[in-house]
Amino acid sequence: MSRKLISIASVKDYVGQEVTIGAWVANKSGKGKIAFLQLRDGSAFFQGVAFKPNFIEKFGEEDGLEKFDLIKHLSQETSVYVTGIVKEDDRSKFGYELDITNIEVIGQSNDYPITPKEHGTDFLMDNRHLWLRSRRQTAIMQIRNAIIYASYEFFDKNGFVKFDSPILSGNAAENTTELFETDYFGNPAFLSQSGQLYLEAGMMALGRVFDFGPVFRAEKSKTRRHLTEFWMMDAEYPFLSHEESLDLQEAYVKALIQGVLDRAPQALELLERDTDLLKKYIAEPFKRVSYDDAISLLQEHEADEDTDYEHVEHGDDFGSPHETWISNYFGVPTFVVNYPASFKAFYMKPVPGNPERVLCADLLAPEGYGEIIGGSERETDYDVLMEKIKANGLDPKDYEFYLNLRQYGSVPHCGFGLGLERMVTFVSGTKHIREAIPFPRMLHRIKP
Ligand code: AMO
Repeated sequence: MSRKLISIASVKDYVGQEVTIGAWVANKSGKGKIAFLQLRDGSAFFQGVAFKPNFIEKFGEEDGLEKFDLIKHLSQETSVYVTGIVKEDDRSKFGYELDITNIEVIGQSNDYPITPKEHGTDFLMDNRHLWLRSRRQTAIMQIRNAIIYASYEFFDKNGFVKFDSPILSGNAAENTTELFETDYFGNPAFLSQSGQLYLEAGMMALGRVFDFGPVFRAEKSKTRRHLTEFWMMDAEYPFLSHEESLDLQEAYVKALIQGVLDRAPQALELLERDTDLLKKYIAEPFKRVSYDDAISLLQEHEADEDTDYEHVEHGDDFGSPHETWISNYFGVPTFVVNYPASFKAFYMKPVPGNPERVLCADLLAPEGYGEIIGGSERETDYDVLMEKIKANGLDPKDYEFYLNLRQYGSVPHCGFGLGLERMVTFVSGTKHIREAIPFPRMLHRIKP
């Protein structure tokens, strides 16, 4: 039988008409002559209502009762073709419901393990393949999708070319301690930590370039901000100064937030995200503070009653309590610039006149979401870069192509990488990064 299917998200275009939707039964309720089905099809959730007398009138006493009975006994996650008339419904947040006129079961579902009661996180993580169907998880995935689309749109509008970096690599992009090593026909190869070094080659060919792909960090951190596999949006561009690079990053993050407000308003509503705050982050300029000023501020405020971070000295790295405090102090996304060279990557250019500090910036999201972007101006001088590679205990042989780029028309250039899942947690208001990616890989989690 051929049937014209519509999605739940598009029912607003069919008010008063009879439509058919392919969906899953998320939940059901009702009693006596009436049955309510919570239907979901990925695009949205909404309610279908079946009224017994209507079924008897349409199908006759026997068939009508049988159909109605079938609806009343549908179990959670049964897949169905449901036909009905679309009605406006002011009482529900969604605004529409379906007056069910017919139903056909596609696939049975018995004893679905995730019921409307509370389940523990471990149980939900073991059932991630099913947990993804819940309202909250679909909303987060819709926000993730909106960020990805907004990102492509921003880069396209701003003259960037997508340039795909390899996933298997012969060298470390960020550091040598967090590498996943694999055997490449008898030689070691590593899963990419960042596409940056290859992107710099792309930049010398195509100008503004970006990539977007999975990256891997063998980080033994068990925090709510760390994954071992995450998706990074990385961009590289010639001829911009460090300051101009921050302007670009700020415009990018604002475009991503706006993209979610435009494309996934219902998901934000379901997650009860404070959209006034998101709008404020778009309307107000991001803050910029130097690493040294940030340390001084932290020292000044460490005795305050409401602070709970450890004392830090100039030269120390921040922990997440410090990052949280700084971004909360300013109340908007905050760039911390010019960190000590000692704990930043080898490719960053020193601050003119101050070789102890480098021209880099981490963008810290407010409300405790932490760092969402790391970026820097890159070293362009062959000899200086060679020295930095050696000083970092790296083998120049592994960086031949990268050094070689500095021998043929080296130009000032900057770039940054945004962690997609960090951005998803921030925009969606999700506290733990495990919910920001379909199948999270973490220290103790590789399945499902
Ligand atoms: P960095 O190492 O700062 O920079 O990473 C960039 C961004 O990636 C995210 N991120 C993570 N997200 C989840 N889990 C992790 N374990 C994790 N580690 C990092 C953060 C971070 O801001 N090559 C540079 C980028 C560049 O300069 O182009 C780099 O990789 O959001």
